[in-house]
Amino acid sequence: MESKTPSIYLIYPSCFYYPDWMEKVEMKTSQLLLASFLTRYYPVEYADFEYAIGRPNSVIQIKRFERKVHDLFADCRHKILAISCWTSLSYQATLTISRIWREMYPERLIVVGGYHASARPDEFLTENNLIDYVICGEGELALKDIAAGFAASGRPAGTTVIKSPPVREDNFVGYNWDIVDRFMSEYFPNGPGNIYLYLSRGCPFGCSFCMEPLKDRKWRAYTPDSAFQELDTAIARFKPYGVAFADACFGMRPGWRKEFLRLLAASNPRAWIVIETRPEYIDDEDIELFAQFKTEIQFGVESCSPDMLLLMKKTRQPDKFLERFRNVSHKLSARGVLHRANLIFNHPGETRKTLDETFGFIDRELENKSSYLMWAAHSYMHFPGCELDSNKAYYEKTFGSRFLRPEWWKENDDQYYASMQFIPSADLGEENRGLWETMMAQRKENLKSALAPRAFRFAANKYFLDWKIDPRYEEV
Ligand code: B12
Ligand code: SF4
Repeated sequence: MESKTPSIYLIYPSCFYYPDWMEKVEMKTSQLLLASFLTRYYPVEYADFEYAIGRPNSVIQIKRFERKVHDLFADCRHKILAISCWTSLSYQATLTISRIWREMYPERLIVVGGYHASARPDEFLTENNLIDYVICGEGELALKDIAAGFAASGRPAGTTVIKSPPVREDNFVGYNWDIVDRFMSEYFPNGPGNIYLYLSRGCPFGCSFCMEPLKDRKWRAYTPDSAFQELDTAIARFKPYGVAFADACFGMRPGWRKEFLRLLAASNPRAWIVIETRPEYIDDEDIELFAQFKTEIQFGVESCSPDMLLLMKKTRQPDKFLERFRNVSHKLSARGVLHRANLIFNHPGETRKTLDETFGFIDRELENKSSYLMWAAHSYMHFPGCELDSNKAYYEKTFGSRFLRPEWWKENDDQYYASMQFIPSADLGEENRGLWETMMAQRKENLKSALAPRAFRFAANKYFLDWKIDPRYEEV
């Protein structure tokens, strides 16, 4: 049966050629937030095809995926298919699903949005106008207007790319958990491992490898009180093991942060709370509050080489940034607060000298015993939409960087692996690009021995499962 108002079918399309061993994101918060807004105006159904169908990574599996999409679309009452091409990993799945919908429902609408759509809107322009609208940026307001327009005048003549205005604080809506209630009870009957929550939007920084600057950079947040209510409701309703704040820039305003953290500490949440933030945004009072509940603080440190931090546009004052991180980390350790430094190695411009600088900094920190600092390192993954992507020629010319699979999201090959096929500099060519991993492995023993027993056990349980056979695991 077809509904009279243009109801919206919002889909997370899954990813093709993404390895099985990569964990699925349990519940996709951006899509839920978008649906929570739209549901105030139109009927909205949300489906996650990664769970409902799976993640195909061969031609045969893709055929099966197509058949299942076809089945799920049969007798569909919705007039608007809204696909979230949130990361580039979903590019192929987005096109495949659009083709199926178009064949089945030539008169109905297809709208695509998300980070990949914002980064490369042109990649959704096909000869036969498969997709009706490509939305760049935050989707709420544009999608609401499109739905109103469709009710009045049907499909547009050609594909239209729209830059959607950002949602202002006074237009923020809360999470409508009813939208995912069935999904959660079907896939996580005993509660999810993790729920990610956005309490704010926007980030004033402009890191070279990050797409966030493409969206509105103005920091906007729920009030501290409603942010806390959102958290409290999610914990009470789904009983997750952990809640992570996935904001681009958590707690940027000190007044907001303190008010929110005070409420959080006073509530003594039953779930672990994971907060990713910058060292500049943590002060002594925050540290005292963190010490009152089960939490892990994550810092996007990215590199400990001042030159790399400048190149990454992480900060204009790299020495100050690193010193601040060191200071905050020592204070967190003194209060027994677990924290993690995230590092990106092999960013364009990385050389043996910059690796030495980073490991020099790490080595100094590893001399501290009873530390609560864990190091998490990853190779640079090239995703479109960031400064690095638009300035590839600069990095190639200046450092001899080589982007070996510049459009890997269009390839039928392991996309996780392909996104890392990259030469950072002439100095770290083919033979040396694995050097950072060797340097990290050489420090394995020190990475362990620097940690306090509780931090060791936590790290072994969450990040380094092979540490569990170490006798220190039982020391707590
Ligand atoms: C939180 C986050 C995560 C969380 C996700 C939590 C969750 N449950 O959803 C975690 C940690 C799990 C994660 C994982 C990954 N992430 Co991530 N993540 C982010 C982050 C920080 C979100 C920023 C934010 O504040 N969003 C707030 C919400 C409100 O905005 P939004 O997400 O943009 O959603 C809006 C629009 O996109 C749009 N929209 C979305 N869908 C649709 C659909 C339609 C139809 C329309 C019209 C609009 C629309 O409207 C939404 C509401 O306004 C971003 C950016 C960053 N600073 O790093 C990266 C980011 C999105 N991640 C990225 C990547 C690469 C990944 C990983 C691949 C990393 C990895 N190595 O594995 C995985 C992929 C996971 C997967 N399979 O999808 C990239 C994507 C780049 C790209 N071009 O694809 C980003 C942009 C970081 C970067 N490198 O720049 N991530
Ligand atoms: S990496 Fe973090 S701090 Fe840098 S621009 Fe992206 S969201 Fe902002």
